[in-house]
Amino acid sequence: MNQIRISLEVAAALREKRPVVALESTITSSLGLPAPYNRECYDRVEAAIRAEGAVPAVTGILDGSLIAGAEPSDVERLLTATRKVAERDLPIALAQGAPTAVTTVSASVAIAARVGIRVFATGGIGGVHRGAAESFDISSDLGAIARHPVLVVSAGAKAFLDLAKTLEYLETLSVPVIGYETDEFPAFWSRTSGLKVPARLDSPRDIAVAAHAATISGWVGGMLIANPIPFTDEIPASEIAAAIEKGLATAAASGATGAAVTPKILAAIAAATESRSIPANLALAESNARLAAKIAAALLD
Ligand code: PSU
Ligand code: MN
Repeated sequence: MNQIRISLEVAAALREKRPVVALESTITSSLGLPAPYNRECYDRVEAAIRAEGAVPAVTGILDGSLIAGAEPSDVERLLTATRKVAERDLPIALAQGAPTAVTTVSASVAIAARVGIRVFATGGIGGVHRGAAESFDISSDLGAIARHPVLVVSAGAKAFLDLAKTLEYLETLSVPVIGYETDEFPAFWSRTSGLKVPARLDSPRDIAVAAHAATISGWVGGMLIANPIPFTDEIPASEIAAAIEKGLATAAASGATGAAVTPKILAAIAAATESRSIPANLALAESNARLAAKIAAALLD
């Protein structure tokens, strides 16, 4: 039977109105990070959320069910799953009784909303791809953030995307975009992009106030909280630029289309930086998880 499975721990936290942070599972699969870094990412993100007194709720599909929160025996299966599922793929994967699948930001935000989790953390969201004027490749993450009442904490969007067009598209969708302690939209590995964020807030409390104000205003979707990578972990934009160009060229030459594009680019950039992009990726994911946990707590105050 197709269903939604909420882990015991997450169900208890929701019932008792304790803070919960939803997570995606694509980033911690081989489609997001090579082993063993995918597990390190998972462990560090979970630990950061718990250290703030919140409960992590990884999302995915197991045995034909949506899951929110993994039982200990589920974790390995999610780390090794190879089917990437976006929001529009959820009904099909359930109908097929998919044994395992990992969820992208769009699918994870949909699941979070479904079970009443209000805050979600990831590394970087998908966005408008470079060359989108020709390819029309715009991640469904953006539409999902607009439609589901979930606060999404990310280090901006991956710098291989067209960040200016990503911000334009978020404006078109009416998604509030908030820079956390920054005036600039962060570029994942780098703190700066040269692009201004529409608004800046400097505390989890202020973000909780803004979320409440969004509800008062009648906004039924989510908000994007852009949290720059910590200073000490940053790779300057100038250093990563060449690796991005190389990664994009490798991905284009591979002929990948659709959902296969982003994993191909991620792997090619990791290769082009001789894996130097990876520690930065882990650090920003952990930092986003910590901020998300603080926001989840502030929402309940
Ligand atoms: N950015 C990362 N790692 C990832 C992704 C994005 O640094 O693994 C994944 C996320 O799951 C995101 C998805 O939701 O890629 C976007 O894929 P697409 O571009 O196909 O929409
Ligand atoms: Mn796409």
